[in-house]
Amino acid sequence: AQDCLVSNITVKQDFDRMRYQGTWYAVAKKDPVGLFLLDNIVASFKVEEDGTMTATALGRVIILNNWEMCANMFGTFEDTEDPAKFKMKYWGAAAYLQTGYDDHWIIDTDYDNYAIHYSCRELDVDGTCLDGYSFIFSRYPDGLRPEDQRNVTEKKQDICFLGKYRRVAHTGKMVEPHTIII
Ligand code: AZE
Repeated sequence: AQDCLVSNITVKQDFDRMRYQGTWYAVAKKDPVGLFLLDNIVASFKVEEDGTMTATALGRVIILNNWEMCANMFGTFEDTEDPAKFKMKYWGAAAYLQTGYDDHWIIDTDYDNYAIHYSCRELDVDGTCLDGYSFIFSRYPDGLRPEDQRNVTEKKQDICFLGKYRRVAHTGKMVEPHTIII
């Protein structure tokens, strides 16, 4: 959206949740205010038998007293009238992790290589996003294919987050998605 109004942001047309299933590696992220996933962020999406989308996410976090850990998170998605716009209820395997209820929009994806996620947590009075976060996902931990980079940059601009992303490192020291650490 040229004007940065959240209501003018366009999302993936005819989003297909079946094709979106499986593992996605976060290769870049725009942080929200407050605590957030740091690196080694891997999300895994699934469509349940009743058609609802669910996800797990792993990532390194540092919680209050400098305690570093692997956050094991779960999310369930509520449908809206737009197939690419969801409300995500999320929580951690451990009680001291974060819980929340966020927008979860799929701005663009080709299902096989890249995906651009967007979540605005707080609207400003002028309709722009005051506090939000976004992930650039790749099917490969090493990053995006060169041929997808131009489109991804364009989409970062469309959601008015261009220049606000940080690369997400994958050091390979973390465990596979779906492993539940208690
Ligand atoms: C997301 C997509 C897959 C499911 C989930 C996601 C978001 C997770 C968080 C987790 C924050 C944890 C913190 C812990 C201290 C978008 C990657 C659940 C926002 C801050």
